[in-house]
Amino acid sequence: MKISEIKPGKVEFQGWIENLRDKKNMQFIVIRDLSGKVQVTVIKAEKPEIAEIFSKATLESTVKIKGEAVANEFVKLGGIEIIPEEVELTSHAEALPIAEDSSIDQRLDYRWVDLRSPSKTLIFQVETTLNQAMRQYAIDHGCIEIHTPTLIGTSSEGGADVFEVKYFDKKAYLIQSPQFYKQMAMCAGFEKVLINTPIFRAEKSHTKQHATEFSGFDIEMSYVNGVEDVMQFEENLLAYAINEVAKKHGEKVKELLNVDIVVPTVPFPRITMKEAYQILRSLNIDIKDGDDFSKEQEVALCDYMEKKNGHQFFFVKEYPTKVRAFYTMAKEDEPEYSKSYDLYFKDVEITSGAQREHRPDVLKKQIEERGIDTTPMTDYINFFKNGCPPHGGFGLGLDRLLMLLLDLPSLKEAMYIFRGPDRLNP
Ligand code: AMO
Repeated sequence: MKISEIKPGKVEFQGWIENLRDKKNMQFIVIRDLSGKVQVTVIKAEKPEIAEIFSKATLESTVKIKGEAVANEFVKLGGIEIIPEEVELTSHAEALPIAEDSSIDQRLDYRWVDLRSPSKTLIFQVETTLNQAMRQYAIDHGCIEIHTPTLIGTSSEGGADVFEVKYFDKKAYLIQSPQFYKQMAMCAGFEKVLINTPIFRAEKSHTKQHATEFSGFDIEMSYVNGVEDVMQFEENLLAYAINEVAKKHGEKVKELLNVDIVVPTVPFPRITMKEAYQILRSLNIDIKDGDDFSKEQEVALCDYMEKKNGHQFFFVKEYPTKVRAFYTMAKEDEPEYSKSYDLYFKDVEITSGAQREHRPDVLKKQIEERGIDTTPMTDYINFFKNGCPPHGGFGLGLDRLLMLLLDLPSLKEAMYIFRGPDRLNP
C-alpha cells in the first residue's frame, strides 16, 4: 500500500528511510514514499531483531515493512505510528554525494539523488499533466498523433546546428525538427497531426533556454487560410492545457515552488514585426527594418508587452522572409515579409509557426535563394508534387514552456536529464 493509504490496522508498505533516531530504548524511523511519510516506532526490548536491522541501516536506504498501524495523538506525522512485525532492508544507501546547497552542475552529476524531493517530483507531475492536456486538446480537435524518426538523411532546418552521425557507410543527421515529416502528413491527407519527439540542436549555447536535445511538441494543419488559423489553434491549446495544470497542481505549485500558475485569457495579444520595430525604436533601441531581434531586443519587447497588456504571452507575426526558414510562405502583397510567427511567454520564445510554401516550384526557388543545395531536398520537394493543401503549423519547446510556467532558473532544472554542450552524462 501507499503510505498515504495507511489507516489503523494491519499494514504492508515500502519506502525510503528519511530519518532515524536511535535512542537508548526506542527507535523512531521516518519512512517516505511518493505519497507521504509515516513514523515507525521500535521498542528495542520487544523487537531486538528489528532494532538490530535499523541500528545498521543508513539514511536513504529502502525498506519493506509489515506491521500494525496504531493511532497515537503524540505522533506529529498524521497521528499514526507503525509497530513493525517484519522489516526487510531492500537496498543499502551509501552516504549521499550532494546536499541541497550543492551547485546545479554537481546536482546534475547525481540527478537521481537530486530529484528525491517533493518540489522536484512536482515539476514532472506538472509536465505530465501539461503534455497530456496538450495532446488531449490536439486529439479532441482532429489531430492524428504520428511517431516520426529522429534519424534523417538531410538537415531539416538548414543552418549548421545539426548533429551528424555515422550510419553504416553513410552520414545521417539527428532531426532539428520533425518539419519534413509533419508536412508530409499534409501531403498524405492526414489534415491535422501532432508529434511529440526529441529534437537535437548542435548549438554551443550556454543560456538558460538552450539544450542540445529537447522535447518538441509539433502541430501541422491543412486547409489554413493564413497563419491566424494556426495561432488561434495554439492559443486555445495552451489556455486549455495551463488551465488543466492550474486545476490539478495550482495549490501544490504555490506551496512548494511559490509560483502562481496564471491561466492565460484568449486571444493572446498580437503584433506584427513592423509594429515591434516601432515599439523598440520608441524605447530608443536601434533596429533596422528586416532585422531579426537580438536577445536584448527580445527582452525589452517582452517587458514592454507584458506591462502594456498585463498578459504573459504575445505573438509577433509577419517576420521578414529572409530571417525565416525556406519552407515559410511569403506574403503575396509584400513578399519581403512572411506568413510566420513566434510566440513569447514571459521573456522567452517558446514557439515558431508559419504557413508553409506548398507549391513545389516556389519551394525549390526559396531553398535555392538561401544558398542551400536542393539535391538532398529532393524527397522533401517531391512530397508536394502530387497535390497538397495549403497548410501551416508550429513547433513548441515543451521544456521551455515548463521552465517558464514554473519560474525555474534554467532548462537544467526543467528537464529530467539535461543535455548541453558540456553535458552528456549521466
Ligand atoms: P524553432 O527552431 O523556432 O522552429 O524551434 C521551435 C521551438 O523549439 C524550442 N527550441 C529549443 N528548446 C530548447 N533548446 C534549444 N536549443 C531550442 N531550440 C528551439 C523553442 C522554439 O520556439 N520547424 C520549426 C517549427 C515550425 O515552424 O513548425 C522549428 O523548429 O521553444
